[in-house]
Amino acid sequence: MLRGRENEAVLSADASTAELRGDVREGQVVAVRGPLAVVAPQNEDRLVECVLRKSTRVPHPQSTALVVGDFVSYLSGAAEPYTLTEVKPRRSRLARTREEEEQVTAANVDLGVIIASAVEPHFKPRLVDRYLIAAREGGLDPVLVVNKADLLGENEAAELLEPYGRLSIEAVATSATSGMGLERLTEILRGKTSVFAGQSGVGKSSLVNALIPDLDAKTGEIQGHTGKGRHTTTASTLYRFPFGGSVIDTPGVRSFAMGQPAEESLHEFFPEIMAAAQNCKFSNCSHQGDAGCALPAAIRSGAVHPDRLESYLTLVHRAGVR
Ligand SMILES: Nc1nc2c(ncn2[C@@H]2O[C@H](COP(=O)(O)OP(=O)(O)O)[C@@H](O)[C@H]2O)c(=O)[nH]1
Ligand SMILES: [Mg+2]
Ligand SMILES: [Zn+2]
Repeated sequence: MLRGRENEAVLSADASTAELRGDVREGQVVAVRGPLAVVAPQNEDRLVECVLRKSTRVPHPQSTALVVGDFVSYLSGAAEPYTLTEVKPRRSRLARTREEEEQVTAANVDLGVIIASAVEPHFKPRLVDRYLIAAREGGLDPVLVVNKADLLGENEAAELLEPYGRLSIEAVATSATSGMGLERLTEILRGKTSVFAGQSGVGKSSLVNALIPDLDAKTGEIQGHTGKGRHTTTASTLYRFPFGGSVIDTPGVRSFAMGQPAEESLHEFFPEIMAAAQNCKFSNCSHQGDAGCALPAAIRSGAVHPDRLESYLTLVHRAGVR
């Protein structure tokens, strides 16, 4: 791999004596607290604490320096925290943009699993679409999970998933409580690195707990017997699945700002809207009450769901794509 060779070249060019002595170890970040990282060393069954320093080589100046899922090198010495010597280039990432800077949630993941719920909290199609597109554009395969299916009527979950069934992504209804859909979800996740993303309260941590026996990831449950308040995920954490693969559980976000989605993303994630728009009278139709717009008819016929059109228009309008 060319990239690995380039890193080696950099390492030997300005390596400290300790690095030359061979005390440099490799590992993956499983949790981050400020400049401190909990790292799982390669081929070792333990965790070590490391610290990001000014001297740490970071190959992505425009992004969050250190996130869960990052592969790192560190200088193992007498006492922790060990110094991070290098954060490796990321092969993929889930990120949102804030001005020019990328805020990265998780790195080096295969699947961007967007968790939503139908009720408690309500399904938010615009947030879901943003996450799906951000996942794809960060190099992940998006997956949609609608959790809390136990709170829904028989056809409600299917109806919710219907527009997404037309996309080239996996979409599954689950219940962390009843176990519904968990076998199918396990098959999707097996052997891959995933990130669970989505708004707070949809059941991300509950699903992680349901998939990993004996794990006690913090959930929003009121701790009745201890009388303590709500425990929620406040930082991203990486867990290994007993069936192979791993998951990064993330705290919920209220909003998810995005840069301009690529034209291909709009075609991939809004195929029914792009198809209906073929029948608009003008090719530059904005689908916002223009003369000869085909979208109102497509909505009346059921080919396009109004929430999907609203989501599309928000993305396109904010991003300035026409
Ligand atoms: N009925 C029902 N409740 C669930 C389900 N999954 C999670 N919950 C509840 O939803 C609340 C939030 O769950 P949590 O896992 O903390 O959500 P997170 O913020 O996405 O990690 C908790 O009270 C859970 O017990 C589910 O499948 N069905
Ligand atoms: Mg959580
Ligand atoms: Zn139109």
